[in-house]
Amino acid sequence: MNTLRRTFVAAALATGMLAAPLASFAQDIKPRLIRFGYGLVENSNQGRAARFFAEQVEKASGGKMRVRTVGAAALGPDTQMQQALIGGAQEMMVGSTATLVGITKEMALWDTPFLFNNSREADAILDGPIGQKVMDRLQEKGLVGLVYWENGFRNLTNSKRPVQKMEDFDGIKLRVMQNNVYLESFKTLGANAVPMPFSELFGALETKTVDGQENPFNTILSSKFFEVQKFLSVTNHVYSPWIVLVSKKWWDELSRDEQKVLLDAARASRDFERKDTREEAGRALAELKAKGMQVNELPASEAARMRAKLASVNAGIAASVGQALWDETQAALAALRR
Ligand code: TK8
Repeated sequence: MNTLRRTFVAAALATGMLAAPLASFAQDIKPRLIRFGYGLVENSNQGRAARFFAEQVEKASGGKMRVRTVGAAALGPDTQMQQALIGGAQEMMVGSTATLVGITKEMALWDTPFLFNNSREADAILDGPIGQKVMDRLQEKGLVGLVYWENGFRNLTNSKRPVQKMEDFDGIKLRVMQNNVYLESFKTLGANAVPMPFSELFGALETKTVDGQENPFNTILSSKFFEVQKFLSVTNHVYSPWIVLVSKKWWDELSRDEQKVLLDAARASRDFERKDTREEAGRALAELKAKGMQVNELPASEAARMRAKLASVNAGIAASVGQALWDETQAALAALRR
């Protein structure tokens, strides 16, 4: 409280003003505190973008809205934070769309193997009407989606052997994100797929509870998986985004101006995050090699074989997200590719 306000409060008390108006005045001057949770460490593309978002919000609101970023799943893994947002115990988070599938089944669309060929296609679909439609389905579940951030194309690491062909998955215990598309996809390839929250992953790799995992180069680097994983196979098997979420319960209490501050800052953070992530991905692979990871590219024939095999999960995804949404997405992608 600044001196002027303190004087006012003191004067109000001295002149015996009623407690009620005093309380509402105090509420007006207290900045809104926004707890913004995320899963990766602070020194990661996710952490940098969270900080950028916080700065934008503080600047645009003139300090009336404050964002406290909390990384490394210190507020809990994705699924726990989602529940905290729904209940109104936490205001914001960023996390994988993959962990939202249990809440909003349409999110499984983004887990479709090889859905996007490149980031241009991902941006166009995610930022377009289809991305918005999927995001809007969250509202009836108590969540407001603001923007998608890039997590990136995912690649495979493990401690057993280079994966050069499908048969190399045999006997590999692979941690997957917690949803059925991932489970089915990697079972289909022959791996022993184990769903597990990201926050438990490093420990599980270290103790060999699991042999491998899959994530973009950026995360393999920032989460130091190179310390516990020898082999990196470049598969680019799926582009699964992150999504910035707000508690709907809390969002509905905000003024239009406050909502606009958050949405504008989220859009700015999206542009910042994608640029930063793409720049980092370019150097992360070289860094992982320098840290001693043995990297292999899949021969084109094997990549095609895996792709064909994984297409068998598509029917299941179409059925769970709805055939109409599936067809609309395929048509939009075909138009982008013309
Ligand atoms: C971070 C996760 C992570 C994701 C995963 O909380 O779980 O593998 O790729 O980025 O959301």
